[in-house]
Amino acid sequence: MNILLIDPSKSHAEGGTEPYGKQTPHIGLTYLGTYLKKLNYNIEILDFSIQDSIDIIDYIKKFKPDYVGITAMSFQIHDVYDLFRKIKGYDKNIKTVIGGSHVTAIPEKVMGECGDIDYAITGEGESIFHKLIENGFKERSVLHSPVPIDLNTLDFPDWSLFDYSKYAKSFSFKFDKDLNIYPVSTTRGCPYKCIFCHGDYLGKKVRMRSPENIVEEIEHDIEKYDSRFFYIADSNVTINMKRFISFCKMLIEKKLNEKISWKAQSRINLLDENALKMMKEAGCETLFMGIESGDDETLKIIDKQITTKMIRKIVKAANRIGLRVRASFVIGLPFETEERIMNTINFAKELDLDSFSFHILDIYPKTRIYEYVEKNYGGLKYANPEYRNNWMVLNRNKAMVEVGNLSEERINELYSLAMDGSKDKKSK
Ligand code: B12
Ligand code: SF4
Repeated sequence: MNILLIDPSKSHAEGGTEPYGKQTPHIGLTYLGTYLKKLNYNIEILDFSIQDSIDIIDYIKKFKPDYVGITAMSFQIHDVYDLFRKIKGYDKNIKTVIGGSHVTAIPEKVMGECGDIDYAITGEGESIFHKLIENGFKERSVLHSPVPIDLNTLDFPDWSLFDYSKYAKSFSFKFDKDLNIYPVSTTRGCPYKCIFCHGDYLGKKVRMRSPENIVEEIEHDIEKYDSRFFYIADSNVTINMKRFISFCKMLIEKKLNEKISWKAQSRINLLDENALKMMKEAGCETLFMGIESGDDETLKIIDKQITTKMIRKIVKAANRIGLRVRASFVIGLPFETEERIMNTINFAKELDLDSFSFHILDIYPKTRIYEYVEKNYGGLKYANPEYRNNWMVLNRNKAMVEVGNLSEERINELYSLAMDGSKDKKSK
């Protein structure tokens, strides 16, 4: 049986608005492809970001898939509906399946909006997609895996499903050159509830891989793909400190820290000086953190559970230890005034960060901020009534909501001011 998986992210290259090309394949689709390939299905993965121009029908005529599964973040959903429409228009017997964060947030709405989708899979997809293919379901339906997957039982991502040479390289400061970067996903789920995020779409309970299993994957990638540069694609790599420290120790004991370099992200409240030291010693070169605001009141309002004092302490320690720090900030948050936004801009520029980026608040489905805008809480309102539930206006770094007396234009101006000087100060 032939199964085609598609990452549609052509118009929004990785990193949202960043000008560089896409650096890594989609980790979730890679897991799906790896899982099904192991079960002897014939898998191809089409990543629109790295194809020059591709006609989906020509592709389908050649590959003849029985199933087409497409992943979608919210801002891609209309491109994805178009793809399903074309596919069903060509051959209505091809079974169509959607998965990923957007459909997990609002499955019924998605099924209602696009009659060309046969099945919506919410949450993690490996076992339920397999069940669908094996048993079939007669009716169009929304499917959810009844049991969370034990991450230690999954095979390592099979990067041979991709032509990795087509992905953009990332500059490694340790090796002083551009290298392909390989994602490693070590957890699923997030217990936090930052108001703008739907970070728990794979569950609130964090499931973790063992340090042994992660290190084995890194060794496997070195051996099989000659990988040297890794990106730990978890929202919070230090969510369990004991596990994290033993992962670092294992890299050091096996001298993998000399062979590889890696980047990771975590939260200020899940870091301390010892973790930063271990991270550095274990080969991490860059730590990414969503700091979001430099205003203590705003940090409280967005439920970030951190303060500017905690941020300063961690950034200072990371600098002392020699870890590069990148941070991102958001403007247009509830109750924000020009003064609070300026506090954030000045704070970002004062902190000794290696680079930072700003984002204008976007309203994703199934987030607390979505409900806040509905109730005009914190002075939030859609800048244009047409922006409500309009996923096409996401991820453009243009204001979609106004706050208090800050107009759409003023927020966009403050964003330009904030981004000034945000580029990597120590990069080549
Ligand atoms: C790592 C990560 C990234 C990495 C991606 C790494 C990679 N190579 O894939 C990077 C840094 C590139 C990234 C960028 C962005 N991200 Co991001 N990211 C995450 C994060 C932290 C973890 C996702 C992850 O790796 N999960 C593990 C894998 C295994 O899960 P998965 O990919 O979802 O796939 C599983 C299921 O969803 C399902 N599935 C997925 N697709 C399909 C398809 C089919 C057919 C089926 C059956 C199943 C299925 O099965 C998979 C295997 O179980 C989540 C938040 C979180 N805590 O989970 C946000 C999150 C996914 N990101 C989000 C956003 C908004 C972005 C950005 C727009 C941010 C920005 N402003 O730039 C960009 C957009 C990038 C782009 N154009 O694609 C949102 C999406 C919200 C939404 N409703 O769309 C999330 C949920 C966070 C949030 N803010 O709410 N991100
Ligand atoms: S921003 Fe990060 S920590 Fe906060 S809810 Fe989202 S994924 Fe979790």
